[in-house]
Amino acid sequence: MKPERFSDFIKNKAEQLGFQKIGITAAKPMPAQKYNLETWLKDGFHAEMGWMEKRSDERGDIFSYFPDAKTIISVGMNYYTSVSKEVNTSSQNFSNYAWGDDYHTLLKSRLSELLDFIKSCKSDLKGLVCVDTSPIMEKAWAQEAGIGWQGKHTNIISRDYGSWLFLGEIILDIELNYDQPFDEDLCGSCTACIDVCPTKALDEYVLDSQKCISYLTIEHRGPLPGEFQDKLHGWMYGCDLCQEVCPWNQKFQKKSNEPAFQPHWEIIHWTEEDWKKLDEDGFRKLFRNSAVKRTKFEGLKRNFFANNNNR
Ligand code: B12
Ligand code: SF4
Ligand code: SF4
Repeated sequence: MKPERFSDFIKNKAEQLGFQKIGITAAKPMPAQKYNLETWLKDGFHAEMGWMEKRSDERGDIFSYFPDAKTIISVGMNYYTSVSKEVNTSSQNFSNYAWGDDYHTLLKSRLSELLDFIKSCKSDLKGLVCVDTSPIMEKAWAQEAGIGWQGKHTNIISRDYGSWLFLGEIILDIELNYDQPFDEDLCGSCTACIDVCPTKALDEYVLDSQKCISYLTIEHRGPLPGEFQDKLHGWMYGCDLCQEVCPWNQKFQKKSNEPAFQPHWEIIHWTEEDWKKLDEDGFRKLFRNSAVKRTKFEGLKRNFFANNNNR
């Protein structure tokens, strides 16, 4: 099959599998992004995410990770499940990405199905599915594949869904037909995300994880550092402030119909008392299929108490 026809086939199948955005790009060295990653790490902006440092050679160079890589298929799935303030009465804020089931499981299974489909057309190829945890720069590849641009809050923004997109990839050892990279920066003179960030974690296009509530509530282990001990600004898991104020989201966000992403009742309704009463067994049951389990029971309780005067 000709590469153009094969690429169209793959895109059609990806759409059927529920991906709203699909782009295809050639695997290549990305020296500017590699340099930015190394500078970010040197500045300590990864905080205590040692895993970012450990596999930085692979993250900065796709061929270190997958030597035979020729093509990256990049996909985006809309996860915005807007719920009005009247409906969302929870005393604690969870970021929208964690309201439903764990996106890693869903995206990985859909991408595996896509890879199986690709292999059914060409059985001797090698392919690898990536979602979040693989040591590759997903946002940089999404931009190369034409999905959107990296905004000043550092997330990928698409013209038609804003930034509420999960990203995933399939790396292949065959060539396909390639899309144009998204070369424009549509942030213009806007600085809404930088201005709203309560901890001043953002400089233009650069995020310091040490100050980011998302990092502190999800990734940080042990007691919160000094000033954040009672200052998580109401966020119990993740933070959406810089995305909520983005004019591209306000104008183009669309409600996702994906059943797995719809909010769990407890996350949008529980009171302070309910959260206070949650024990380890309850945590395990409530977040069995959720990304929230990443912060572990101790982490969630720590975040709750930081938001409630450590009482
Ligand atoms: C580490 C990580 C985090 C860290 C650090 C975030 C960060 N910005 O790096 C923490 C824990 C804070 C985090 C938080 C969140 N994350 Co996160 N995270 C990742 C992960 C695993 C790696 C990102 C990475 O490579 N960082 C390294 C730095 C160097 O990369 P960068 O910030 O993109 O840096 C670029 C720019 O700074 C730029 N740059 C540097 N200097 C300059 C100067 C100029 C002038 C310009 C133009 C550019 C520029 O170049 C760099 C390289 O391209 C990815 C998954 C993956 N494998 O890629 C998910 C990922 C980025 N996260 C994701 C999400 C959803 C989130 C949250 C929204 C979750 C939440 N609601 O709490 C927040 C968003 C916070 C924010 N404002 O970014 C999604 C983003 C989807 C999207 N649409 O972009 C990803 C892609 C996961 C996924 N598969 O969907 N995350
Ligand atoms: S996620 Fe929250 S804390 Fe982190 S950069 Fe955005 S607004 Fe700031
Ligand atoms: S809020 Fe403004 S500056 Fe920030 S990402 Fe959105 S458009 Fe860009």
